[in-house]
Amino acid sequence: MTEQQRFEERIRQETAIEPQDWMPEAYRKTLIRQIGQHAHSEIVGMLPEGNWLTRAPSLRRKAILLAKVQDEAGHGLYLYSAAETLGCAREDLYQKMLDGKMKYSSIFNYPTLNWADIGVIGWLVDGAAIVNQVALCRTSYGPYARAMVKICKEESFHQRQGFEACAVLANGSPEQRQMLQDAINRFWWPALMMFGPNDDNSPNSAQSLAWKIKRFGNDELRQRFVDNTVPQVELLGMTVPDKDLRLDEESGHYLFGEIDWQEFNEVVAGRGVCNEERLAAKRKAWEEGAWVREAALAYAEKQQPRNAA
Ligand code: FAQ
Repeated sequence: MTEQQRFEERIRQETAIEPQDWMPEAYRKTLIRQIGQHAHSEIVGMLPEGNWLTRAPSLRRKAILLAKVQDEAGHGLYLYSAAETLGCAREDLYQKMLDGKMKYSSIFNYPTLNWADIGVIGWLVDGAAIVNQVALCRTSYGPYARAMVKICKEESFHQRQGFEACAVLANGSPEQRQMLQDAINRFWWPALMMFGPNDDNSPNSAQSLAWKIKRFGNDELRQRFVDNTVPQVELLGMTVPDKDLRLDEESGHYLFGEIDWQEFNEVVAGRGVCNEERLAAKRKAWEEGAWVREAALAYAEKQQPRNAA
């Protein structure tokens, strides 16, 4: 059996591919791209919520938000570690993100304008992330699949705290209810865009599905998210900003309107409302953190002879 055949056999039998195993170069490249972009999303994704850390309405909300943002940093680090098992350097991936040469999720290029946005991010954005990531717990590359298991547990806590924060607003004053509806109106469509282009416009899907990197197409996961979430919006007494949305009794699925693909393409191309601001914030943090990295390296070098002794 050739290495290629052995690889294909493992994919067929759903035996995880591990770092030491032979794999086609294109499989390795696809994984570095997806895991790297996923890691960048977690790291850039700290910014919209970080914006509200000093303005959370109570100490309880501040403690929860701080823990959530810190979890996202942890997810980013797991994912960079998983990417490194494929033979790339995280500094290199990170630099590509800072240079705008590697993507991160479009959702983090939208501003967080009011406190309800923070509840809605937990509920809808983490909710969408979970639908995508639960599927990735069975992805064919072992280190990625294992990272997803722990990440999903934390994301499901994030989603619940977001829904709870929204439920408080939904049961609050008319102004609070309006603030929540406004946040839903602004985040609904960007949340649907997180699942990527339609399947027939998704250049990577066919090969990624064949390699079982992706377990479902973009459209199927997006549909799952809509089906899960519309009843939750109704439970809160809110509405979905989609005049075409309706339950199809026959299939049991919600039919929904067309995504504004022009907006999606603009944001992915770097021309969303906050793209520049997000990258500028990450570049500033990277430059201002240089002394920490240098100090950590100097400390590690000093320890080396001691550890060797
Ligand atoms: N934004 O051929 P496809 C989180 C790109 S969750 C930007 O369909 P693929 C948690 C795509 O990369 C968010 N770019 O690509 C959190 C490709 O470009 P490329 C992160 C997008 O890879 C919550 C091109 O379009 N989750 O962070 C987007 O097969 C709250 C063509 O698309 C993940 O990354 C988009 N929305 O499928 C953190 C999950 N959609 O690379 C903080 C893992 C597509 O060829 C706070 N990733 N593109 O130049 C995936 O499952 C897949 O990569 C997809 C895209 C489904 C995102």
